[in-house]
Amino acid sequence: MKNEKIIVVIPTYNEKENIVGLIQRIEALNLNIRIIVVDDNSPDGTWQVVEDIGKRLPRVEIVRRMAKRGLGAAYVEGFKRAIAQGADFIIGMDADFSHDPSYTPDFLKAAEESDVVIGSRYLEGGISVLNWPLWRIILSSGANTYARLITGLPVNDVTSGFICYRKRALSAISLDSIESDGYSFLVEMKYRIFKKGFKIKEIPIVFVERRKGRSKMSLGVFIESVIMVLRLRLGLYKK
Ligand SMILES: Nc1nc2c(ncn2[C@@H]2O[C@H](COP(=O)(O)OP(=O)(O)OP(=O)(O)O)[C@@H](O)[C@H]2O)c(=O)[nH]1
Ligand SMILES: [Mg+2]
Repeated sequence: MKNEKIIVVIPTYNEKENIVGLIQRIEALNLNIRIIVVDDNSPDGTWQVVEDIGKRLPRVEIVRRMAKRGLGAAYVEGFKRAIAQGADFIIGMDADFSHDPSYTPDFLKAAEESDVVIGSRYLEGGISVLNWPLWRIILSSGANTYARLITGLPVNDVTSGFICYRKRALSAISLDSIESDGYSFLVEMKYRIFKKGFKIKEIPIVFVERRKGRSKMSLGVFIESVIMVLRLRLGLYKK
C-alpha cells in the first residue's frame, strides 16, 4: 500500500456547511490522500470554499462545472481526472458525512483482494443507518431490492455510493458511455464492472443521515433510476 496513490472524489451541490469539515477529516487520516471535489456551480458557493482550501493545500482540487448536471456526470468527470492523475485507488464519497472517511483503511485493506469495495448498509440481513425515519428506510430498502433483483447483481447494497475502485476496474469501463445522471449511476457502475468480470467485495458501514444541508433526491432522478435499472437488465445501454 506504501507508494500507492489514493484519490477521493466528492460530488457537491450546496455542501458549503459540510465540505470543509469533511476535507479536514480526510486530511487527518494522514494517508496522503488527494481530494477532487466536483461542484456544479453551487449557489451557496461550495466551489469557492474548496478553491480557497486548494490554495493552501495543493492536494485539494476543485472542478467547477457551470450547471447542475447530476451526481453521475460529476463522478464521471472526477473519475476521469483521478485516472489521468495516476490514482491506484479511487474512492467515491458523499460530502454530507453520511460516508465516514475513517472507513478508508478498511476499504484499502479489502481492496488488496478485490477490484471494487462497496461500503454496504445491507449486510447480515439488516440495515445499518443512523437517524433515518421509517419512510426513508422503506424507500431505500425497496429501491435496493428492486435494483438487486432486476439486475441480478450479487451485491447486497447495489445503491451504495461509498465505493473504492482499483484503477484497473475504473479504466476498464468506458466512462464516457455512462448514461445515468442521477442515483442510478451507482447501480450502472457496479453493473458494468460486474459484467467485465471484476471481483467485488462488500464491507459493513454505518450510514449516517446528513445533519446539514439538503438532500438532492427528486422525482425525476427517482424515475430515471427505475427505468435505468430495467435498461441495464435488458442490455439497452451503450457499451
Ligand atoms: N456535483 C453534483 N453533486 C451532486 C448532485 N446531486 C447530488 N450531489 C452530491 O452527491 C452527494 C449525494 O447526494 P445527497 O443529496 O446527499 O443524496 P442522499 O445521500 O441520497 O440524500 P440525503 O441522505 O438526504 O443526504 C452529495 O455530496 C451531494 O452534494 C449534482 O447534481 N451535482
Ligand atoms: Mg446524502
